[in-house]
Amino acid sequence: MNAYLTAARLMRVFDFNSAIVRTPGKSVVNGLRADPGSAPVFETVVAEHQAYIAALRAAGVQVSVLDALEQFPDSIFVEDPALVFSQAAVLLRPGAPSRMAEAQELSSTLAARFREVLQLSDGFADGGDILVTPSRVLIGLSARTNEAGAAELQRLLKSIGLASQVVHVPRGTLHLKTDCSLIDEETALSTEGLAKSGVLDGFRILVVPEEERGATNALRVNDVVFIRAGCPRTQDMLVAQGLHVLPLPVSEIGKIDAGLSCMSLRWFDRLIN
Ligand code: CIR
Repeated sequence: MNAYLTAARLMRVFDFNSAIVRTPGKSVVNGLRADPGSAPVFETVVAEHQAYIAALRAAGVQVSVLDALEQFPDSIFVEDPALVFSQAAVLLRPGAPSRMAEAQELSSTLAARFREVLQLSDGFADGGDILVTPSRVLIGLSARTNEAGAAELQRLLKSIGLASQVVHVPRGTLHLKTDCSLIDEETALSTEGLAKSGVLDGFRILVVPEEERGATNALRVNDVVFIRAGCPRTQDMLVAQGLHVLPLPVSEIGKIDAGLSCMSLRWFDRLIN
């Protein structure tokens, strides 16, 4: 077996050596949110974002930091307008009208890093609705991802050798990954509702206590699991599985319905390491 194939076979879906993030603009305080409650404090969003970048770097990831885009309040959440894999990137069509043009803003950045950049040309799909698992890519239908977008995305994924499955996100949940994340290759962290829905059938499921619901959007990066700070029961549950857990503050980012996965695009670049 050649070295390329050896690296490809040993790689796990949460092995990353590269990431893209975007600096929050001052307009981030006007990011979309379902709850009209208080807006986030800009300086604290910046501090949370910096802690996140530091955590990625400490986990062994090279992080490219893009400039802020004031005209797009939610553009810090780079996970939603694109998908990245070792073999290719995909520019998506985010389902919120104010976010649609964010994909174009990532175009040259992705073209400089990926041999192939595919483009969704129909419907809508947000990266927050995409969960990459070892056997298939789950595509969640939500208020942001529709059937046309999911069907077109399935075709694009097939063209780069990836199997996929379309699933339903519970009503009222922003994205598929608002309610679940992959902790290892067989285990998912999930809300009780999503666990019961059958979407994660085939995975071992760890259900997050209802009062720590925000911890469900965890992020496994190499051998570390980032979780939302202030969720001791979830932290204990993951530590009991033998995992190395890193709590990160996201209370301000959480006010605009975001969590840990949405602040980066992550992939394993086979040309480095
Ligand atoms: C939005 O509503 O689009 C942003 N305020 C939050 C996006 C969070 N994205 C994600 O979890 N993938």
